[in-house]
Amino acid sequence: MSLFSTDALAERRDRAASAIEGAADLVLVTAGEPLQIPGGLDQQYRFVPHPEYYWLSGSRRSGGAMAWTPDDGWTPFVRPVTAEERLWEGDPEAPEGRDVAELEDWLKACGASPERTALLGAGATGTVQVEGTAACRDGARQRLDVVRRHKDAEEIGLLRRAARATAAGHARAREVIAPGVDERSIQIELEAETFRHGADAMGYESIVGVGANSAVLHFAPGRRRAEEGELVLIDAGGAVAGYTSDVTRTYPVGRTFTERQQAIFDLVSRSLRECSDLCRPGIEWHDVHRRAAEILASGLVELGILRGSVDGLLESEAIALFFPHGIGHMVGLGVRDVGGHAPDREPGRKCCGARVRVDLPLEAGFVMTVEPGLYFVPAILDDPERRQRFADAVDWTALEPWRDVGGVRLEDNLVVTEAEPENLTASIPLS
Ligand SMILES: [Mn+2]
Repeated sequence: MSLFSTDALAERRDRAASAIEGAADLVLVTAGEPLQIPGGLDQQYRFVPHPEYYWLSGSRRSGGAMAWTPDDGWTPFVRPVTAEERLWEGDPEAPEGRDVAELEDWLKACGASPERTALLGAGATGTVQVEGTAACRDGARQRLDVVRRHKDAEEIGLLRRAARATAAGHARAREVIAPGVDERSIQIELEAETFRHGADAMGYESIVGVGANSAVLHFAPGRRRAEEGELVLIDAGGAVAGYTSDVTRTYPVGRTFTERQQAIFDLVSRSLRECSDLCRPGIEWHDVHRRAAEILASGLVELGILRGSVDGLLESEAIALFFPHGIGHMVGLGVRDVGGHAPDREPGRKCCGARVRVDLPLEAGFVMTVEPGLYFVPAILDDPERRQRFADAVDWTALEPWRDVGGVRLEDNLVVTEAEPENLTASIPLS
């Protein structure tokens, strides 16, 4: 049984069909096949369907395909449940549709030329053998992306459930953080509570970094113990049916921040607040990044760490020494959802020295992470090339005592609406 209503799926398929109309004579969106673990005998990695297939079919079963032609619209093909599966897995979820074994004949009868065939999803896998061109695929995918960026009410519903589970997990993490507790224990408590409150998976590998580890952007929790006066950075989110939260908080070990930690935290939380409020239809995502960079740069100037004009520090990319990543990305079906750039733009345009994953104006229905951060990363700050390039922009002596702060990142998930942005993760306290 799909979690999505028949109406919601029908509406998605209609929207997708109108978007791809004209781009191809045949669009085939495949789920993909499970991957064998090398040397794992009959073990497989947990199967995750291609998001394009899941979004259209509502099914997370492998081996299926959604086929579209201008005349017939969408035809679902599914891998039938076998007796073997029933023996090992009970009664697996299988959507309605034609047996995927019939697909080959169906494709022959359809007779679309490779130039007019777009192979989306996982591509040609398993029993799906069909030729298409990259140009046709890219054209159709771009149009489907435009549609998939808008989350429907049922998708937002799943994101709300994921956010509730995530809020419980973070609350539990906050409770157990104390001198002597190690990163792994914090992760275990956070994840257990997230599962207890309705998540069926974590949306990505949880990040828990204590002390200096808080300055490692994607730190895998280990046995490092928290000490009084340090920070703990937690970036973790629960998922429901593939829809995930992506939330970061930075907590003090002990009751309060040190003065320096507080100063950095205040800058990051101010950026979070202002940038979240900017998430309205029409604003360029790069401008949201730029606003965060401005707030952070001007704050670092006030603290005596950076020198010069804010515009100059953004222009020279000096701010990326401390804010080296983008302000956020699309989130929803997976921790990195659709994203991309407007069709008339070069891919990978940087902003203030950071790679920003989205290069588009926002529209109602988008769900964005907003995740400003400030870090004192040894690999960046001790790099001789950068120290020379930014000899004047940074007061390298004044910087020294700040390095113990490590890193602070705060991240919420915002739904863009015609009115105020809706913060799905507002119930998770910032500190
Ligand atoms: Mn994120």
